[in-house]
Amino acid sequence: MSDLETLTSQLQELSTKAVESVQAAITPEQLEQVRLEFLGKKGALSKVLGGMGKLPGADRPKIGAIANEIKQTLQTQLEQQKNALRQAEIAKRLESETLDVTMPGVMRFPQGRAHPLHSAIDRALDVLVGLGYTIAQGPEIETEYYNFEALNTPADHPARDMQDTLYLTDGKLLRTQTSSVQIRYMEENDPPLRIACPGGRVYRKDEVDATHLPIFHQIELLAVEEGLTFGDLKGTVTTFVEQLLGEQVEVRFRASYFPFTEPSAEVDVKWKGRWLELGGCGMVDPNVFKAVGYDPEAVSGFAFGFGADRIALVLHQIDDIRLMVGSDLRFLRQF
Ligand code: FA5
Repeated sequence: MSDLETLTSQLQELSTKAVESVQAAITPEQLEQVRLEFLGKKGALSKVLGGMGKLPGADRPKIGAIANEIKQTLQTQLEQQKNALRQAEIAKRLESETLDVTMPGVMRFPQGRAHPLHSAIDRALDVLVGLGYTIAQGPEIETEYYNFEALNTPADHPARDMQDTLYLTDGKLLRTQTSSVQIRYMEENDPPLRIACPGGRVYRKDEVDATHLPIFHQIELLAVEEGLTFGDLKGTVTTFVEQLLGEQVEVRFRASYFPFTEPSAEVDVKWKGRWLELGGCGMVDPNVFKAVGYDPEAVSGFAFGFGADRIALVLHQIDDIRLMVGSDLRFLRQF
């Protein structure tokens, strides 16, 4: 075999081995090893080419050309294998780090739920909104004017004794009823109107028992337009109670007294065999209309204010209002 043939076959053998080694490499480090082994300064290719000195001058370019081709092919294959390894690595990472956002969450904390008072208020408001009432709000810290005077209850009025009031400084007080919202809303808006003040806190120096708390919640209704009658009031209150508590619940109206309504009534529902007072209602007193600048000859109106906590008692069949503020989880988890 001539030197040219020997070198050529050595180069071909080297080429075959190199291609196999590239394909067997499965990490970037192994690929670098292969590169050094075949193409490095002291690598296999250099060694083979070291034998070129023995060749006659005319054969050297032939071997040079074969060596170049092998070098280029090997470099291309190294590059391709490097890219393939990189892609495989990315695909592997994507797979292992994939987050399936549609999987159900891990319940580390128990789910919350609505307090029975708030679910009762929500249900009451659903009914009222269905009857055409819009929501109005007012502050819990009130002035004597909005809580009493504008509601036809001046300082020397005996009715002030009906609600034991918690006074603050500067003539302010903690509102004893949501009726104050009536005045605030009418001052700012013209009739016709139908508003509901939802579940606002009210405060009284009341003795605590199974149906009384010192801080409780009222929902207030007010409707004003031309020609409203006590019949409209009775129909509205009855419909509201039936829709909220069910048609089987008995409702009764008892003649009563409030300084801001005339005539006035108390609304009771039959519950656990006895009558439970839900709220007070009546036709808006002309003096209240005068206080807000309405003409009592042109419009009439009715109002209804009831205890939201008491509604919750009936809705959820709870027999002691104190449970509502006890924060006893064994009680609350039942709803
Ligand atoms: C009033 O507060 C009037 N503002 C209601 C009203 C509005 C009359 C509009 C006319 C027109 P009364 O003091 O009766 O009324 O209270 C209304 C309701 O609040 C009671 O029927 C009861 O359901 C609830 N309530 C009163 N005091 C307490 C209390 N200490 N704890 C829990 N609920 C109470």
